[in-house]
Amino acid sequence: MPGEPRELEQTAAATGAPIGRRLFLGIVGAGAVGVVLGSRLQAVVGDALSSLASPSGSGLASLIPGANRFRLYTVTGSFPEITRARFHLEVGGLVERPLVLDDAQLRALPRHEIVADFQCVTGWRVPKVAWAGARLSDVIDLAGPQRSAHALEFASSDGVYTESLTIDEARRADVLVAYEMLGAPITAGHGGPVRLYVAPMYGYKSIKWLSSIRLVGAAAPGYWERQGYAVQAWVGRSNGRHDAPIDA
Ligand SMILES: Nc1nc2c(c(=O)[nH]1)N[C@H]1C(S)=C(S)[C@@H](COP(=O)(O)O)O[C@H]1N2
Ligand SMILES: [Mo]
Repeated sequence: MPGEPRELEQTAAATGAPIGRRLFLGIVGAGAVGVVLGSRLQAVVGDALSSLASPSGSGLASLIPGANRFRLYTVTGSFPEITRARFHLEVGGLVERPLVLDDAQLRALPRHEIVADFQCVTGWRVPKVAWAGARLSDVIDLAGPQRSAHALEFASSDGVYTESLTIDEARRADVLVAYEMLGAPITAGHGGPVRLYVAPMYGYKSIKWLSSIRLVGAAAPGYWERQGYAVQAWVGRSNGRHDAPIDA
């Protein structure tokens, strides 16, 4: 991925905290695993091929180095492999009815589709990505938030990555508990079977391999937020670099 280290050499404008090196090591580490271990490389290549087959238009671009394509990010250096049969999503914390949703129960909720650009805070953007899933708001309603619940904390099956939203953000119509992306089931590399999709915010809000949602009074900052990125990650209105050249 030529250009990747350079685009990751940045500091968080809000705090001035240097986050570049940590981010750099995380992503280069993940890439190196792909080179060293055949299976990991296959996982990455497999994902590139599956986007090629997608009708979204971004598939072909994924073959052109540096074109508008997704980078597959993982802070742990691997992709959890979770089948739809084994998937479950816990919803707990300050709720009336703590619950565990399986794949069928999630898909039984009204399906919503969104087509929107996906923008990483480091500068790359994929235009017009098709997403489908349940509204996070509908999942919240199933569990019934208590009055004292003002925010949500999300955890990933990777055991490390976390994110958060206020309850008002979480209730937006353009925030999905997504099971399709690029016109197909979400691949393991992209966080399947289920990831969050927060359309109006930078990609780091869209936690992959979503495993649990906790309603809380006030949310702890997420993984990248502890490194200096904005907790409210509105594209173009936070410390992200929406004006950075795509693929810098
Ligand atoms: N669990 C987990 N979720 C994650 C990340 C990650 O490393 N681990 N990276 C985030 C960032 S910074 C971005 S831009 C998007 C990238 O999504 P993609 O890997 O499908 O391209 O996932 C977000 N969600
Ligand atoms: Mo990102």
